Amino acid sequence: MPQDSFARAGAYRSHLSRAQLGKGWTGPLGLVRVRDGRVHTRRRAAWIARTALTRAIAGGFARPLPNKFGRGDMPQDNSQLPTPNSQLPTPNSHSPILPFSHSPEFQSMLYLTNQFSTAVFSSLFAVLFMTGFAIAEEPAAWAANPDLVKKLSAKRSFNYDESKVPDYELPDPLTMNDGTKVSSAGQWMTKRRPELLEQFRNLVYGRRPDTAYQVTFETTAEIENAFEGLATGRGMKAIITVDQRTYTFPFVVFTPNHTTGKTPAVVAINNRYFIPLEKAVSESDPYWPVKTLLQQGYAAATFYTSHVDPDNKNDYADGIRAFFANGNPPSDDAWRSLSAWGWGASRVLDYLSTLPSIDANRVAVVGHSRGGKAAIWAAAEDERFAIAYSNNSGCGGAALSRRGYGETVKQITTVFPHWFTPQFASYADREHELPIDQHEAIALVAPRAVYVTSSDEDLWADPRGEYASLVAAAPVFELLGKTAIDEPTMPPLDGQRIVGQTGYHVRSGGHGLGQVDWDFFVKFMESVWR
Ligand code: GTR
Repeated sequence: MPQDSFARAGAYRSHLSRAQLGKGWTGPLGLVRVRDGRVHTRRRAAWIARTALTRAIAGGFARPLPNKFGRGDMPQDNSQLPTPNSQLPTPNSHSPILPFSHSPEFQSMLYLTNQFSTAVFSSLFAVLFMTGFAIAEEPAAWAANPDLVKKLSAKRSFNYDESKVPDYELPDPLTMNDGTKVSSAGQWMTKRRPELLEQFRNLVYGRRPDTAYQVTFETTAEIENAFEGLATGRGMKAIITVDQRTYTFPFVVFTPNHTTGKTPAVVAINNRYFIPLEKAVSESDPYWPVKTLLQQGYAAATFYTSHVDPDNKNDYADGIRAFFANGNPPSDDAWRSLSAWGWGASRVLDYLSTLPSIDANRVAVVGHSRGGKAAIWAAAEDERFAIAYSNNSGCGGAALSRRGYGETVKQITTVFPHWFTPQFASYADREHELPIDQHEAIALVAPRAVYVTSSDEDLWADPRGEYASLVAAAPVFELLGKTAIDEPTMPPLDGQRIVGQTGYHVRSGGHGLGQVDWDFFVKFMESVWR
């Protein structure tokens, strides 16, 4: 009796789920029992399922076949083949002349043609299926949009063309300056890491002062039941005292009201503007989505970079660097603004550490762009930060200087001389001679966690160079007994990659920090701290 093709497809699915998808009974020698009770090798069962499914799709749904085939069995010999013509009217035995279309020859031809087309369609569908699965499983790795490359290249005399990136060899973070290989975690922590840290101070960000100081905190405003009682918000003032002199800068902190246990926190270095307490409550801000963070169980704090050290090459005198130097100009190796902003984040962490409700072992430092450069360095200098999140940070941040893609050392040190030491500027057009590169700044955060992001249209920040830098730091995480992204191929656009202590995404759109980035970052924090 012909079997309904949908019922037959069900039988195939049963084979699929039990045999191919491996959910069925599996016995010794890899044997599986499928729904009809037969026992096959797993391979044969999967073959049956695949063949049956493609047949069902290719033609079976439209054309009922005899019962034997309906169960998805394979014919063992010709006697099991369906009778050709079984659904056509029986030829009239009284009629001596049959029309050709009713002749057994024609019917055999028809049957064979049917079988042939089923086989062809089956194979075609199988190929399409496989390709479809392959595409679904492995979307294309991110690559710069060629139209954008063309457009930017025409507009500015910087390199946006991947084929023009010079050949380069990265310095090995696990080789000491005297050539000794670093082979143990102890050697990294006590010898190589301090050596590298010193090099970055000398060559890139400058050395922080060793002048003794006190830091105290003053609450300037408070909202006890912010966001319908979700949190308490405080306007704060950090007061830095050296001798009798003081320097102050404001920051804002929200701590959740109803939590059991200690709360992890996020310190955002805001290089765009200051978000005062009232404004943080009344307006949502993509650079600091405080309400969402609180809802997700994080305390949140922020300060404005220019309040710590003005982001202006002509305004050294008003910042914390001049304060510590007592008005004297900075020496060549003295800290520059990026380091000063990272230092500001550490003072906010000092305050968070005084709060019993905060888990000081789970505090992330977050920054976008120039703030993202500062965030990496903040975590390199201050090992209390458990995670550094560097968003679209580019040159002098996550991106490798040697690639010379987008913003260059020459460009950044010319336009923003107050961010870096003059030594860094001296490597303009000779980045390949730098004894360090930015992957080693990331490595300085290991074994703690680092999250790096890029934006599809932000070629100025060199997404590929940001990703490559993160990957090149992986050996250090691994030496320290952690895992990290070591896959050289970039993830697809808008796909997140997390491996152990490092994470990355490249988002659609341009330079910026938005809810999408924060959502990905929260996933990363959950993954690191789960
Ligand atoms: C750009 C600068 C970048 C990046 C950015 C930002 O002008 O060239 O390095 O820091 O500013 O901070 O938004």
